Amino acid sequence: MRIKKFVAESVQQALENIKVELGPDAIILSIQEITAAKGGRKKRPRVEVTAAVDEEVRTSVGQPAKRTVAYSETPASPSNSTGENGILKLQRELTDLRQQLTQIAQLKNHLRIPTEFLETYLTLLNQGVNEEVAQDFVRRLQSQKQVDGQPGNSFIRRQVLEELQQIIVTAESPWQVQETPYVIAMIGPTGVGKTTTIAKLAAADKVFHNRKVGLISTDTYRIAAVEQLQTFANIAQLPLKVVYTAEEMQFALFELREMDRVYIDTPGRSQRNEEGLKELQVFLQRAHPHETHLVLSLTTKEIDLHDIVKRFSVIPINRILFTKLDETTNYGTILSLIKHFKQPVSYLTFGQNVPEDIRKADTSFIARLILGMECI
Ligand SMILES: Nc1nc2c(ncn2[C@@H]2O[C@H](COP(=O)(O)OP(=O)(O)OP(=O)(O)O)[C@@H](O)[C@H]2O)c(=O)[nH]1
Ligand SMILES: [Mg+2]
Repeated sequence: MRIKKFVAESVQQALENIKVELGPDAIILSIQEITAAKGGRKKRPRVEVTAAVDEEVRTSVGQPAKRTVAYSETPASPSNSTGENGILKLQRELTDLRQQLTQIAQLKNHLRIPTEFLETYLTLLNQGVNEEVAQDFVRRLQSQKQVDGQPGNSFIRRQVLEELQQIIVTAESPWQVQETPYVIAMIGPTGVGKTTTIAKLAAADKVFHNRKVGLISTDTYRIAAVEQLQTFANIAQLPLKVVYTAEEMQFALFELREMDRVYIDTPGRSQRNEEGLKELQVFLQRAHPHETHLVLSLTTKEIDLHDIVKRFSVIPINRILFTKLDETTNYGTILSLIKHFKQPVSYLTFGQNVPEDIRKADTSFIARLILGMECI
């Protein structure tokens, strides 16, 4: 095993140097930005990339194996390696080396990422895409490479965006519908922003698109919940029906039959509350919505989001809507969820302002968000 540090002006440059010197099988142990100031003058930012290569691999592809372990570009001077300080320094270096070897052993198992895709891989991880999804994604890129030959940087960037856009599926509500009212229900865990999102969409429908909009609340468990929607309905001058039992649902829809769109607000449910989910299912069966959006806050842990989608899927959802993007940068979770559950994304929300803080999901924007090329 040979370990070496490479200093360059960009990660890409360092990766190219690593490829030339250590070969394509090199693995990256760490990337650090150096912003050292010398003699009062600020130097240009540079990066230090530590890479390693298995000497056996290099020998097997016909390159000369080196016996030395090049831990650092600057070898310890002989005067430093004697005396108490020298011993301490050596001990520290040995500890470092041991830690790095442990890391290599761990990384070797799963980080077989060719250097040209490493930046993409690290970006995805940094944006919250889980390792499995990021590796799978890089594998897709690699198979593309075999078709097209050795890719350059601009090819990779374009390819990454295109591949991401193929995975990300979005769904819009139809602009015009034959059958009215067009019914849209929001379901999801507690406090994720269902009611606020309905207020945003309903206000935009009325103010910007001149649609006739009605509201139905089934959230009769908390007085405050009905009040919240009632206050909004009063301000926006929209009809609101409160439905206490599943039987009343059809009547409420009948009363709102002149509307273009009807939004159904539902009580927040824990995904582990099976009874609660069943009850929700019964209400929605009566409403038979054209769209059922599962509303998820992106501030929720990814493992919990997977559990939520899985358990809420007893209800026939056909959209996922992500909220609270302003409270996190963990956008990569969107990719993991779409890839796993194959549900289209409808909207992204990013604040409490009604109706401003919402946008239709679009594949290009989400792909760029995941790659850190857009921000909220
Ligand atoms: N930062 C941020 N806050 C949001 C967003 N959407 C909603 N909120 C806030 O989140 C809180 C809960 O929003 P609600 O709309 O009441 O959530 P809910 O899902 O209807 O909640 P329950 O009906 O209790 O299950 C409120 O303070 C909202 O203002 C968003 O996109 N970003
Ligand atoms: Mg609510």
